[in-house]
Amino acid sequence: MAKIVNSWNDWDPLKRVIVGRCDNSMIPPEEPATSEKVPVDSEMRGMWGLRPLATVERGNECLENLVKILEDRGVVVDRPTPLQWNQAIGTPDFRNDSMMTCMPPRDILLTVGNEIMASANSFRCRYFEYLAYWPLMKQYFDEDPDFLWTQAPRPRLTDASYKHNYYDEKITLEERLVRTANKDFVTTEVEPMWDAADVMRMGKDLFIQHGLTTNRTAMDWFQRYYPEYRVHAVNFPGDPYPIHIDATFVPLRPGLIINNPHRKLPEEQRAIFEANDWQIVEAAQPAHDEPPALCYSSVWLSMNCLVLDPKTVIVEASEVHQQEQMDKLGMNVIPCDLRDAYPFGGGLHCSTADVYREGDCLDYFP
Ligand code: DAV
Repeated sequence: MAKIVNSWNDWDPLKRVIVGRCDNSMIPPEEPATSEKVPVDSEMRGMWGLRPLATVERGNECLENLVKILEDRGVVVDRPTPLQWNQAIGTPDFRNDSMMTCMPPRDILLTVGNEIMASANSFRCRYFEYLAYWPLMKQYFDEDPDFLWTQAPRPRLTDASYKHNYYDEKITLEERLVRTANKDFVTTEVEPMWDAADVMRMGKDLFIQHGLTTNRTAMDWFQRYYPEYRVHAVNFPGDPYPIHIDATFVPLRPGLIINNPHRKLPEEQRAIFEANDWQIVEAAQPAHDEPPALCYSSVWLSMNCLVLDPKTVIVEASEVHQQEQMDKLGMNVIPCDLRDAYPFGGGLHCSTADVYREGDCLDYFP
């Protein structure tokens, strides 16, 4: 039997990866956690239903571009099994009129060494998304005797999990930034809630973004679950919609991180990197002024790249400034046309979840 699952960071040589699928994707109905993420002036406010078929087909085409690049380089690519996401769901604690999608996998699956853990997302519409990955998890379980198949404690997501009327319609950008600076987010602390894309893995250290999708109780839970690792809470005061670390603070190789210039890591949190001679470089400007239509994410998906090894990175094809910067930083850049997959939840890093990277668990911050 083979070793199938192993990944300790985002830069060691990638050998096997999951790439999402756009099939049956929904714009989910508004609910306590999601309304806070949709900007008031967004065309998506108050809208929900199946995403237009032509956009689904085009999104899938983009993901196929990525699959081809990966397979041509010998990376094994696995795909989830989409459900009919338009089904209404219910638990003893809540009902929701639909689910969302199985894009992007990075939000749902966290790989730490030989373990893949399904997350504890705060969006009710994402409560059953893990099911799309269960066939793959069973396959890894059958084929790899060391694979740990884990589900994080499931949040109840009752009304007590959210602050209600937290942002009224008239909140200004400045007021949002004050909330971010005060680490005052829409979720409460009644239970651990987290998206896997808020967790940056660096061997013995896990850097976890505290924001709209991950709370403090989750950090506490992580530290107890992984007592042999160091868990660091990080936050980025310049971000009015703090969600997921991978368009904000992105490692390219040991010693080098790009940081969104609008979402700088605060001075006191930089200390651990500086003390260990890591360089934090401001990311290049995005090539676009606006995200594509019906997209939740910001233009900063420009920096949401997929590192294939410490010298090679896949960057979105239209993000010329980011490509140029990566090139100057000594990376070989592979462009991939993926922008029309952004509306389904993210860029190159988001659209994937690690299964196997060569390498071991190292201590980068001794
Ligand atoms: O900048 O909107 C997107 C992150 C998606 N995983 C942003 C964050």
